[in-house]
Amino acid sequence: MKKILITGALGQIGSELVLKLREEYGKDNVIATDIRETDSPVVTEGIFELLNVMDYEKMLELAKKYEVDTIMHLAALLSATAEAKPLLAWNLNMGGLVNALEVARECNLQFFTPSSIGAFGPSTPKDQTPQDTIQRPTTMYGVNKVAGELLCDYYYEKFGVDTRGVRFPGLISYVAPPGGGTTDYAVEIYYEAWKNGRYTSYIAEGTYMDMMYMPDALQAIVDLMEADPTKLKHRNAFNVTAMSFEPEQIAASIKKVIPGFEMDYHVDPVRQTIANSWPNSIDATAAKEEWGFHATYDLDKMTEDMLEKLKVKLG
Ligand code: AKB
Repeated sequence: MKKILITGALGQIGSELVLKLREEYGKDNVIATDIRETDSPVVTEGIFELLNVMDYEKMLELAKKYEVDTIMHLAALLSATAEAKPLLAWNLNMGGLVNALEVARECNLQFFTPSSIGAFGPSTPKDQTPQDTIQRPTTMYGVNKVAGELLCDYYYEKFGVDTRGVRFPGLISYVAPPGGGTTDYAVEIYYEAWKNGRYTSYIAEGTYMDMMYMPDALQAIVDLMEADPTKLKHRNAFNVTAMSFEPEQIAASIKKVIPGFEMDYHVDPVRQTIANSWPNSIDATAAKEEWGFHATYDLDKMTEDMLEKLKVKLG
């Protein structure tokens, strides 16, 4: 991985991944792309190109122009938006993925795309969900993620494309908001705690979901892409995890830093139904054994860092 084209670079993961990769591999070796332009450092402090992932020709042209050896395909609609606009989600999530895979095949590129805990469903074992298990999701996002995992396996088996991926849990960060996900409450709560000292959770008490702090997620991507391919048995769908909590527990963690913080509930039935269909916790043994995955942030360590960083960001 020396020269990398990234789609969806202004999204929650891309906004930080681009900066990390520019640091690791050099500014001229990371080509960030997105469908829109902003004043983010992703756009202003390195190579940036406008790209709609539905435009295969433009994606191919950019891969050739910059002579990249890796593509990281991040552009996708998250679970709640996909549930509101299922046909758009199918077209964008699957169409964008197949375009990126085709570019990887045509130009012989290493390939990364994230799957998600959304690839599991209500019939999946809920606790310590195994790496290889039942995957019958009941959401459009989940259908896209399972199909995506299989498609990436297919491109590896059939065409020899070096495809790799992880099943991310909810990702928490202070840089860019996620937008349209079910786990977004665990980001919003920190912003509201800092700004207003209170938060109304749309996820019900007692609902456990897996989560990870962004620095661990970014490191996982780099480590997986750098891993020895001969060691990888589960190329495209490694379970990874750092913590699992319910809303009361994240609120209790915030109270240790902001003692007056208060939380109440106004449950959103759509996102609650999605959350109910996802695991409580995940088993990441395969990722640990096959490429040395490890997470460094637990809930309290993440809370301290989030609130510290938001203090600087929000003033
Ligand atoms: C979402 O909530 O949709 C995402 C995910 C877990 O994939 N954060």
